[in-house]
Amino acid sequence: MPNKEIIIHYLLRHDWISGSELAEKLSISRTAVWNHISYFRQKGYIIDSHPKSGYRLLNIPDSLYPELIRFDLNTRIIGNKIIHFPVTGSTNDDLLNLGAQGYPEGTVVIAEQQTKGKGRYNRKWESTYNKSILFSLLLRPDNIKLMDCYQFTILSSVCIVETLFDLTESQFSIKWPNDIYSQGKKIAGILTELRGEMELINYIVVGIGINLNQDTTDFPDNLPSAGSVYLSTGIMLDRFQYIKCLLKKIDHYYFYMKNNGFTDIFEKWKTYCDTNGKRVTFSSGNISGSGIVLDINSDGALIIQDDNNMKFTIYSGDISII
Ligand code: BT5
Repeated sequence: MPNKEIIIHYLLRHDWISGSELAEKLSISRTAVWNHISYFRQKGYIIDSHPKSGYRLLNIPDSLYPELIRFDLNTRIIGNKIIHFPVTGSTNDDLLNLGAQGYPEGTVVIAEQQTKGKGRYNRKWESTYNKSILFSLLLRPDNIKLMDCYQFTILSSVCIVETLFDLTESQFSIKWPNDIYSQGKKIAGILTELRGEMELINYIVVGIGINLNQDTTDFPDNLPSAGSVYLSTGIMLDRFQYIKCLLKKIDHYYFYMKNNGFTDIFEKWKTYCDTNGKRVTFSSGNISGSGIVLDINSDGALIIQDDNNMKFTIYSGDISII
């Protein structure tokens, strides 16, 4: 762990801590400690200092800084390396590049805002500074087949819904294939991208955008379908608490899947997914129509019976519940 991170973790754990104690613990000079403290003050940390008592952390900035997220995170892989940008184009694009440079599995890129946030099929993902959770996660699973990569979207949506329930006691539902909804509004979306050759997957980037604390005025006028956790529950979640819970949950289910397979996670997903039995309009490539969702098969594909009694199996695309 870098010295800077160790210092902030000491300050988070203690009330006052003397400069000499910190210097001794890290085997650095008191001047070096002071330099680290100045660095944190510049980042927005409010740190009190006293000639006799040393340093005391009074307040942390409202930015999802890696050293704060990693405090007591205790995951096995997810978040072992965290990179934070106040503003970036797209955390998925950043991590796709870092993946090509050999960054390790579990690396997370977080932003407070994106200027080119991506949805599926080149759509946009909108964000307001400091209001949401925007991050991407690098996975390098062994021997994964192209057709099984959807499993990471499913795993992530289960984790989002469960952590939201844990912290708000409200139920959120999943709309096939990658949307989290509450009261008819889209609260979160997931974009899973991969890099590899032919059937050989090199790495996977799972991008997650969650609207936590936006008010109605934080969304563009052309996005009436968007909602936030705050708007649907009245609860302003602590973004640190939420992202830490989510990373822990993803870590847990990722190892669960490695050891026990995908079936249990898929069964959970089905209980949260409210698409089964619903009447929908659908589009997938050049197929579109309306009908009833009969089932979701073990590949995560929708089985739809359309209004002309034709059955379709839809692996990717969009539906609207009508
Ligand atoms: C998604 O695509 O829902 C995937 C969104 C993934 C975003 C994350 S943020 C971190 C990471 N970095 C990225 O660049 N992306 C990922 P899709 O199912 O195609 O839905 C996109 C549609 O959702 C848009 O066309 C809008 O209609 C709507 N939308 C855009 N921004 C929204 C928002 N903040 N909240 C709710 N709906 C939104």
